Amino acid sequence: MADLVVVEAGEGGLPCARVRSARADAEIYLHGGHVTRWQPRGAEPVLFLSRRAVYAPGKAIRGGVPLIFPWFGPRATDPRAPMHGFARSRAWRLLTSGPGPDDSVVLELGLEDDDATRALWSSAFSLRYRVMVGATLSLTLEVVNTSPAPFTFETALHTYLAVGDVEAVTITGLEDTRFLDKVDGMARKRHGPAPLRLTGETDRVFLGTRARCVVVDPALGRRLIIDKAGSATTVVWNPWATKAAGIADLEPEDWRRMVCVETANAADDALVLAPGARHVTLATLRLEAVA
Ligand code: TA6
Repeated sequence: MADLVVVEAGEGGLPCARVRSARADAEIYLHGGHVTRWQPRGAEPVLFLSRRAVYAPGKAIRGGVPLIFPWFGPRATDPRAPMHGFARSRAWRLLTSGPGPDDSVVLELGLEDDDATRALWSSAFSLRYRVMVGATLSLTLEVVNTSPAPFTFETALHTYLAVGDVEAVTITGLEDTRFLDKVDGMARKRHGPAPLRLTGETDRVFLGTRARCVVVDPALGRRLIIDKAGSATTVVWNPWATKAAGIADLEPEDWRRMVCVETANAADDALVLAPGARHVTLATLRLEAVA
C-alpha cells in the first residue's frame, strides 16, 4: 500500500502515517494515535492544528484529534496524574492499512498496557483505533478489558475543528440537554432550546447526548456534521482570548479559528467494562457546503 500510506518521520522525528486516498488526505502520528490532518479533496483542512504544537514523547499534540483514555480531564483520585490520561502521549503501533469502502483508506492502530501505563492505572487493556480516511473521516475506538477484574474508564475523541470565526459559529444537536459547566466550578446546568453559540470561554460536558451535532460555520461557508455511536457525552470547548494567552502551544488568535466538539464518555457517563468485555466509540465527520 506504499502509494496510499507512507510512514515517515514527521515533526520532531515522530513516525507519521501520511495517507492519500481518492477522496482525502490525512496524517496520523503513531505518537498518541493522533489524527492531525484530514483534508477532503477541494476543501480546506477540517481539523485545527496549532502551528505551535509540540511533537515530543510524553507530550500531547495541540490540535487534530487527541485520543483521551482512560480518564477525562484531571484524574479525580490523583491530581498529579497526567491530564486526560496517557493514551494521547504513548507510542501506538500501526497494525494494518489498506483500501476501504467508498475509495477510502483504512488504518488500524493498537495500544496495550505496559509497565508505564500500569504505574499510572493498574488495569490491563487493549485498544484498537480504526481510522477511515475518505470523503467521511470515520474514527472507531475499541476498548477491551484484558484484566481479571472490571474497570471504569472515560474516553474522548477530542476533536479540534477548524472554523473561520468561532463567534459566528452555531452548533445544533445539544438543545434541551444537561451539562457540567467547567468554567463555573462544574455547576450542573441546562442548555435551552436554541442552538449553541459561543460568546466567551466555553468548557461544557453535555451529558446523555447521543445526537448528531452540526457545526455551522458561515465564515468558511461550510457545515461540519458529526455523527456518533457508543458515546453518551459531548464536550464543547473553546478557551477564548484570555485563557488561550496562557496556553503556550497556541498562537494568540488561534482561539478564533477552532472549536472542540468531542465525542466522549465522561463524568456521569463513564463506563464500566467487565473482564473480556469491549466498548466501541465511533465518530464520523463530514463536510457540506452552505449554499
Ligand atoms: O475537553 C475540554 C478540556 O478538558 C478543557 O478543560 C481544556 O483544558 C482542554 O480539554 C484541553 O486540555 P489539554 O490538557 O489538552 O490542555
